[in-house]
Amino acid sequence: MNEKIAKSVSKFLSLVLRHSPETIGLNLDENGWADVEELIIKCNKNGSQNQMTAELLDYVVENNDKKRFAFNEDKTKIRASQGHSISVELNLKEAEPSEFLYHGTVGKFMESIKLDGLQKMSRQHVHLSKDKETAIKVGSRRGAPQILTVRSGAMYRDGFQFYLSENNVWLTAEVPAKYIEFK
Ligand code: HQG
Repeated sequence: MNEKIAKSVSKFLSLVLRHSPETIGLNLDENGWADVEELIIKCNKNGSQNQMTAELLDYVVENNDKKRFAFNEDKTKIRASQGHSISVELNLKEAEPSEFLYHGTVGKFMESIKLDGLQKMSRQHVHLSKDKETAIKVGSRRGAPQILTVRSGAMYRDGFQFYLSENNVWLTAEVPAKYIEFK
C-alpha cells in the first residue's frame, strides 16, 4: 500500500467523519457512525482524491498511526474514535487518569491558557496524552512545541471526569489553569 495515499485517505476521513460529513452528503448517526457502503459511494462521487474501496478503507483503519477510525463488529459501519468538532455521543468510557497527563501546544497560546486554562476550542473535548513524547508530536503540528503538565490526579479527586477514547487519547471537558504546571 502506498503510504502517501493512506495518509491522504486518513485526512479525508478525518474531515468527513469528525468535522463536515456534509462535504460529501454523508449521514452520521447520533453516535458518529457512517454506513461503510454509503461512505465508499459518496467518497467516489464527491471529491475524495483517491478511488475509495473497501480494501483501502480496511487498510487505513488497520494501519493508521493513531488508530483514528474504528469499524463496528460486523464492519458495516465506521466512525472516528475521537477528535470531533460536530456533536456526537461516543459513549466514551470514563476512566481514572494517572497523576499527570500532558498537553502539547505552542507559545502563542500560552498567555491565554494561563488565564483560561485549557479549553476544548472547536472540538468536543480537551485532548491530553499519557506521555510527553505524544504531547510533543501534538504540539509540533503547530510549531515549536510547549509541553504542559496537567495535574490530572488532583482534578479527578476534585470531581472532574476523564474519558479514554478507543485509541487511548485522554479527554476531558476543560482543564482550569490551577491544575496546569507551567514551567
Ligand atoms: C489550544 C490531533 C488559547 C490548544 C492531535 C491547541 C490531538 C488554547 C488548540 C487532537 C486554549 C486547539 C487534538 C486557550 C487550548 N487559549 N488556546 N484557553 N485552550 N488551546 O487541534 O489538542 O492527528 O483542537 O493548546 O494529535 O492540538 O487529528 O487540539 O493548540 O490528539 O488525530 O487550542 O488532534 O489528532 O487545537 O489536538 P485542537 P489539539 P489527529
